[in-house]
Amino acid sequence: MIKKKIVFTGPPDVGKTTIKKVFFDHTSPVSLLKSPLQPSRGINSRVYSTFNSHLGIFDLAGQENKNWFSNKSKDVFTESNIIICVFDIRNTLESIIQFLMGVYKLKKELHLHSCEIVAFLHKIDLRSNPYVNQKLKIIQDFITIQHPHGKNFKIYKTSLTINYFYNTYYIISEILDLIYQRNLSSVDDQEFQKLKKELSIIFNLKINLRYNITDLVHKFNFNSEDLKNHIKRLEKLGFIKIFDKYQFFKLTDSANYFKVGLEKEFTIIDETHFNKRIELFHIFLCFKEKEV
Ligand SMILES: Nc1nc2c(ncn2[C@@H]2O[C@H](COP(=O)(O)OP(=O)(O)OP(=O)(O)O)[C@@H](O)[C@H]2O)c(=O)[nH]1
Ligand SMILES: [Mg+2]
Repeated sequence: MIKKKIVFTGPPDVGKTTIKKVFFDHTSPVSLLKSPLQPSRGINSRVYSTFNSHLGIFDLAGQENKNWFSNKSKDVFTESNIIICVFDIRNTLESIIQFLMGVYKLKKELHLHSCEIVAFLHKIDLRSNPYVNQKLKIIQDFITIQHPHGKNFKIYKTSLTINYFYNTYYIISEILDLIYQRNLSSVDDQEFQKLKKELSIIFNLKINLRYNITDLVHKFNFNSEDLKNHIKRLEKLGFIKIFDKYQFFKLTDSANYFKVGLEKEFTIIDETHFNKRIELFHIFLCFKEKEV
């Protein structure tokens, strides 16, 4: 069985647990932004399985960073495929760079040769675009140019708020695609057509309305078995919540946030790129939480 491992690390209160819960456990971004989680303690880990692999996702409590980077506990990073360092856009440049240098040092000490280090400059909704871009460029240049092992370093702009949600979702799927060496995102035409239909379902429905599945059979011209399968897949993506044994459903907040970005993107990129991006979301259909 192939094993993959992602570690989320970073200063306290930057959004690590929220990101993990929204994209991997389908918790509503609206509720997590409104009622924040308690600071994490220790390591929160979950294992997801795909058809031939296990993916472990580790979320480290920021308040215990001294511990994670000490000789006693740094083994938590062993065998990582990717270390995602999350920063709040309001963290100082010095603290961000210092943190990243610490992660590179650890990568060397633990001989994590094939582990990639990426950073999320998170909560970009809290600062202006020029501010964000300038900060990003300084960090990117510092690590890629000045750090002897930093040439593959990538830093992304992320946020869970409505205008950035879709793009952040896309960034996560791209990272997963990378660690699976593009094996999960290559989809055949049949699967692609399914994904397109599912997106069209989301496109054509409204948030906050309760839909009856039987009515939709007429609206979309699907047969009821097909429709049920599409609805199940959308539920798996966290885009639909089902009630009363598949009689009724509603779009989730995630679907609504996703839709806003997708609609915007559709107007600015060409169809080939758009299709490529749709394929990436297939990755999330490959995971299921492992029974333990
Ligand atoms: N404005 C804004 N706030 C966010 C965003 N993402 C998360 N937050 C908020 O950031 C705060 C911290 O989130 P957590 O996920 O608990 O942070 P953490 O990094 O896991 O913190 P520790 O567990 O202490 O290490 C919460 O109040 C979230 O609602 C975002 O994209 N924008
Ligand atoms: Mg946390």
